[in-house]
Amino acid sequence: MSRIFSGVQPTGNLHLGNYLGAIRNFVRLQDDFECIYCVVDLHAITVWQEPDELRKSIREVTAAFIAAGIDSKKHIIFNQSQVSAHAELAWVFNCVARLGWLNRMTQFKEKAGKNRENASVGLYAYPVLMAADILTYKATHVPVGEDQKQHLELSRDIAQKFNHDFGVEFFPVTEPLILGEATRVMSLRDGEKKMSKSDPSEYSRITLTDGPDEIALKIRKAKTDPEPVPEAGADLDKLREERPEALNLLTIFAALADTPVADVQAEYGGKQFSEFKQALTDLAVASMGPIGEEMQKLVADPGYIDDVLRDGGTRADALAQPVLREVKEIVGLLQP
Ligand code: AQP
Repeated sequence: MSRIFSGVQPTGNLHLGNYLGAIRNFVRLQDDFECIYCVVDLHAITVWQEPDELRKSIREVTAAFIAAGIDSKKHIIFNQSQVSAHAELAWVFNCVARLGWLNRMTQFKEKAGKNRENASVGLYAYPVLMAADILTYKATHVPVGEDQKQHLELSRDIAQKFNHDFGVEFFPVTEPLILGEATRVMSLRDGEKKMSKSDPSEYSRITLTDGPDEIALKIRKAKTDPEPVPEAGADLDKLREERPEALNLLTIFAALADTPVADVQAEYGGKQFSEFKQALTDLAVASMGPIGEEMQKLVADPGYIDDVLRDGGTRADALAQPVLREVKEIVGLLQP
């Protein structure tokens, strides 16, 4: 059976983009794949995290996975730092990946910003650890949002170079799964910026734990323009350039309703945004509300969450260890 691996960073403020671009797809793939879903805490510490907040966020992402509908008995949910193979394989891959490859990574450039000299080495090596996450389990498919496409291409390059350097057919070349209408949900305040956990404006994102009033307020305040909702047949590329905020709200609606953007335009095109925003609020509250409520219940029982992670970690480790042993054998590292 083909195997899925994907992860979410426990960096707080889980949002609609994380849900539509990743977590909802994780849930949908579990009937057809063997799935391993990871709370990537080692990735989170590539930028500063308050230890108590980090512990809380690890449990919160776990709760989001479960509340969204991932079956932790049938599949694996765990946090990355419980399985040491990720860090060990990452070191081997640090010696396979080339500096030139990492220098091209746009996410590092965006996150390091002007203060590049002060960024952690971990932030720079982030995509190498991501390759190790995936290949530790020889995963064949990785569901992600569009922002992770470049990192996945790097994982493929690392797998291919490892196989080539050592003359083996060991690691699979992983396929990205970028699914659904909302592969890149944009900020509610600026249609040219990705919705993101670290945006300083609370109004830029709808989080999974927002209640109905907060969702309504954020959608009401979402930036639009004076024009009505774009009509059916409008050129989407042109809209992306000229009316990015309008297109973003249409895309979010389409994704939540599981329908093509064109159908949403057919229904709401030409109407005022105030009417459309009310319909979007109702839809968002109906789809996200139950997940947020379930998450709150789950985080109130940290013992249960920790059991899920411990059980998942043990099962993940059992899959990872034989792969790591083989890697060491291939590379020529002596082991007991
Ligand atoms: N805006 C988005 N639209 C669609 N998918 C998104 N993802 C993130 N943002 C969007 C997808 O969510 C998964 C988990 O992301 P992550 O937590 O590992 O890291 P990230 O991409 O760095 O998330 P953020 O929210 O943007 O955090 P910050 O602000 O820290 O950079 C991934 O599959 C990602 O594609």
